[in-house]
Amino acid sequence: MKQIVRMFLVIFIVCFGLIYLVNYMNKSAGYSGDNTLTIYNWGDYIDPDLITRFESETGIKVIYQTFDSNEAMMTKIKQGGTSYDISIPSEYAIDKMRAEGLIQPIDHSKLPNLQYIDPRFLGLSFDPNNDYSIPYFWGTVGIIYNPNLVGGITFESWDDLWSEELSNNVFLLDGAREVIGMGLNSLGYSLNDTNEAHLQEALKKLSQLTPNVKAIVGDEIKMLMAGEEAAAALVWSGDASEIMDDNEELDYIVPNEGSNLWFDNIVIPSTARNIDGAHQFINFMLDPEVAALNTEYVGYSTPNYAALELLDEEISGDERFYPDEELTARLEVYKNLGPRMLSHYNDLFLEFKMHRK
Ligand code: SPD
Repeated sequence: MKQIVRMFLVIFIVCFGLIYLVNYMNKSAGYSGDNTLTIYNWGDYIDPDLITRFESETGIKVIYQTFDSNEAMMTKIKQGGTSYDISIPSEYAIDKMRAEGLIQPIDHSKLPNLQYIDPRFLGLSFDPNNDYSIPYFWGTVGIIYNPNLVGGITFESWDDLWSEELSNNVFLLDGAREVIGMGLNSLGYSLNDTNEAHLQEALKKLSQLTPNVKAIVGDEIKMLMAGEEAAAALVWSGDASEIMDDNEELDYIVPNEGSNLWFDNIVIPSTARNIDGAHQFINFMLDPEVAALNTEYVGYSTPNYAALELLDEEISGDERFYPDEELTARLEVYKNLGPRMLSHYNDLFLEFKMHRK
């Protein structure tokens, strides 16, 4: 009898251990049952109330993680440790991820709210039929500055950031394409340039900016600029809009030489487990009321024309963040330059960062 009890005890402990192990493995892979949705998004890039609302409307539990660059996001998705159901890369990264089989086709028949996207943001070269990606936010790269702290500089050109008056008074956003792109643009080259001599020239020019660079920062750039910790910064337009909400003294410009026009779109990674939930989430975010709330919260420019109509004219009519045709003509979209050149851009950026130390 004792032996039977002991045998049952051993079986019980083994079964319990196995259940615990499977649960643990599922959790660390971002999966804890059919009713979860694992989202991988940029930091500060969604109104958290909308996640709660999505959960209560659908009964789907959201697991939410953030990244701070396309490069970090792609590396993590490629490693495959976590099964993400949703991510939000930028255009050149979408092209790269599609080429590498990291994202899967999206079923438009499950997205009735796709009708609210302005056709200008559909069918772009990085995903001509939007088979793999659905517009989320878009914007430009430019300079935010505090007129009270810049010693009379009226910002028009990238070169203004190199002014002696700005010694140790400039923040840069932590992005390889943005910083190298600024170096290239300031010399009159394309921000998709792959000519090695031009890239080295850009790196040299950037090294001359070093005395002015106070720090290279992530999302905290918003708090720092609103708190007047520097006179000027290289930023994404949506961050500028948020900073200017907090501190009305500041202004944002896109330099005359040109800059970047970018698009962040929602994708479904190939490793997704909750494909139906992913479509429900995309359709939810496309709802005009939801997209308007998200735009108000995040501060970035929405591609959803029906959401735009719900927003205050102060937001939708602001040409700094919804640029007219004349400005748009001076902007360039990042291309997927191929794995070797993209990693060369990253190396150049690292070299620039090292030079600062
Ligand atoms: N804090 C949210 C940042 C999102 C910025 N995406 C812009 C990418 C441009 N390549």
